Parts: sequence; structure tokens; C-alpha cells
Amino acid sequence: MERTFIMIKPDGVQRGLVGEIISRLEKRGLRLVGMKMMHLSREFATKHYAVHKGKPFFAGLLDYITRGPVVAMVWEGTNAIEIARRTMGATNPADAEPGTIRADYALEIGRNLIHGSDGAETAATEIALWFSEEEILSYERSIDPWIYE
Ligand code: D4T
Repeated sequence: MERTFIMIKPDGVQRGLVGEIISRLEKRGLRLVGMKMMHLSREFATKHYAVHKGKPFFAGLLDYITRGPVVAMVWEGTNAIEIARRTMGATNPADAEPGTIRADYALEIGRNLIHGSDGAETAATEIALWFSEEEILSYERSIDPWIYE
């Protein structure tokens, strides 16, 4: 079982897409094991986006991500990181495959609705930054044998 960090960005919350986005990940078969809402400080957002510090889009990215509440989640499942990213679609919605969240609901890279960890190391770092161990639950669903071999 792999875990990934997923965040519904402020545009997703403002546009009433929280339910739709969660529903798509749930229906895919991933299991939600942690969730909370946060309104990010610039300091926290800078920690999350540390790799992008100094890039031309960084200031705009911080303005956007701190503009309203976000929904932070941990999802778990077989290949959860890759599966979640494929369900989200490419970073730039213009390049995202039809049927993905970003292709179906977004137009611009700076308003792309959702974040998902891009690898195992990033997932571990992001989960540790956003969640304490007690906030992540361990449980089984009765439908799991119909999703996992
Ligand atoms: P996030 O991190 O938000 O899930 O996006 P990705 O993992 O898919 O993409 P990323 O780290 O390369 O970019 C982080 C974040 O910055 C915005 N962005 C990115 C932007 O506004 N302009 C740009 O040119 C780039 C490259 C979008 C996502």
C-alpha cells in the first residue's frame, strides 16, 4: 500500500468541486486515510512549495494558494501516487487528457485545482509536513477485497 498527499487548492473549494474531486478519487478505489481544511499562511505555503522558491511564478503561486482554505488529504492504495496523478491530469490543464480532473474542470496552470505528490520521497515529506501521525488512520473497508487482489 502506497500513500500520497493530495490537496484541493483554493479554486477547488471556491468553485464547489470538493465533493466531485473526492468522489473521483474514491471511485477509483483509493482509500481516504486523513483529511482536514486549512487556510495556509505564506510561511507554511513557502515550506510546501520550497522547491519552487525563486522561480518566476513563485509569488503568484503563493498569492493563489493562500487566498482561501484548502482541503488537505492523505490517500492510500496500490500505486496511489501515480494513480492519483493520472486521475488529476497534467499540471497544465491545457495538456491534461480528457476525463482527468484538470482537463474536465480547469483551464490554466495557475488555477489547476489540485495538488498531488509527484514521487515516493515527496509524498513522505509532504505527508509529514501536513499531518501528524495521529491524524492518519488505519482501517479496512468491506469492499476492499473487490478492489485489491
Ligand atoms: P502541484 O505541485 O500544484 O501539484 O503541481 P504539479 O506537481 O503538477 O506541478 P509543479 O510542482 O511543477 O508546479 C507547482 C505549481 O506551480 C504552478 N505553476 C507551475 C505555475 O503557476 N506556473 C508554472 O509555470 C509552473 C511550472 C502550478 C503548480
